[in-house]
Amino acid sequence: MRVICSEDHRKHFPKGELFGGQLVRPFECPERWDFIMGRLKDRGFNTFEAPSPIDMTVVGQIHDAGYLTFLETSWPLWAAAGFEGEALPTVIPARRMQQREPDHIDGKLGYYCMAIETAITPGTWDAAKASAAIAQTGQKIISGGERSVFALCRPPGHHAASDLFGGYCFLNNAAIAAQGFLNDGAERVAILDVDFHHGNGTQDIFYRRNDVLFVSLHGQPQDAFPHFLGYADETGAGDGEGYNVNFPMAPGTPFAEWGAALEEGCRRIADYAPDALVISLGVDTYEKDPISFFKLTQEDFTTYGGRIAAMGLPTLFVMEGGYAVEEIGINTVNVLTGFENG
Ligand code: OKP
Ligand code: ZN
Repeated sequence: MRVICSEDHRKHFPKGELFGGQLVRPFECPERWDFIMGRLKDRGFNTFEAPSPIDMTVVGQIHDAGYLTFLETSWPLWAAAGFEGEALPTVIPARRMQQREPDHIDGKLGYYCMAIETAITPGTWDAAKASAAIAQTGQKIISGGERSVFALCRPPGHHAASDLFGGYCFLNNAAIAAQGFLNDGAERVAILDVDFHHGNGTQDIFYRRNDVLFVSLHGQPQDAFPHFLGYADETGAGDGEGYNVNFPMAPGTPFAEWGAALEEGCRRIADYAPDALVISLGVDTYEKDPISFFKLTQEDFTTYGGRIAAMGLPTLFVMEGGYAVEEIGINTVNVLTGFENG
C-alpha cells in the first residue's frame, strides 16, 4: 500500500492542551507520526510519497469561507492582540446568545470552536493544509485506479465541521477526500469512522446529503467526547435521511460487541454500493488508550482490517486519533496489513 506523508505536520505542536483543569502536553503530539512511520518501515511498507499542492477549491466545497479566513488569520490576530500564550478559545456563543462573528480574536475563537482544548499556533494553518493535501493526494491516486492508499494525516480532521475547529481538528481531511471522489466521477462515497470519538464534523457536513453515507462507531455521547452529537437516532435529514448511521457504545466495550457493530456498518455500506470508501482511521479504540474506553487488543486491529477489505471497495485510509503513542504504529499498521492480507 502506498503511503502519503509529510514532515509539515511538525509545524503544529502546541505546548498546551486544556485537560482536567490544567494545560498539559497535548495527547495529539508529533511523536504519534514518528511511531506510525517507524512501524510502517519495519513492516515492509516502502512507498512513501509527498502530497501534491492542495486544491483549495475542494476545501471550499467542504468548509465555510469565513471559517477558512479565520483559520488563516487567527494566529496573526492573536499575536497582534498582544497575547503571549497559544491561541485558545474561552468564551462561546452558548444557548440564547448571538451567532454573529465578532471582530476581536477572543470572540472569533469562540465563534468558530466546538471544543476549547485545542490551541492554535503560528504553524497550525500550514500543518492543517498539509494534512488535507495528504488526504486529497491519496484520493486522487485511488480515483486513478489504485485499490488502497494510506493518508498519514496529522492533525486529524473528523471533529472539524464546515465552520468549527476543536478536538485537535481544523480541516476535515476525510470529508475533503470524499468530496474529491465525487468531483472526480464517483456517484456515491461511504465514510466509515472507526475512531473512538464520534466524527461530529463529518456527520454534520454530510447530514443533508445522500451522495455520502456516514457510518460511525464510537463512545456514546453520554460518556464520551464530543458529548453533543453521535446518538443512534441521528439518521440524516432532508435528502440525507437514512444516510447517517451511528453506533454509540458504552464504557468497556470489547471487540466482540464492537466487531458486531462493524459488521452491521459494513452491511449498510455494502447495501449503499459506493464507488469509494474512506476510512477515518483512529486507533484510540485500543484497550490502553489514555483518553478512551473501548477494549480492542492489538490483534483486533488486524482482524477488522480484514473485514474492511472484504467489502472489496477502493479504500482510502485517513489517519485520525490514537493516543497510546508507543503502540499507535503497531495498531495502525495492523489495520493496514489486515486489509492487505484480507
Ligand atoms: C480527537 B480524535 C476527554 C477529553 C477529550 C479531546 C479529544 C479529541 C479526540 N476527557 N479531549 O477523535 O481522536
Ligand atoms: Zn478519537
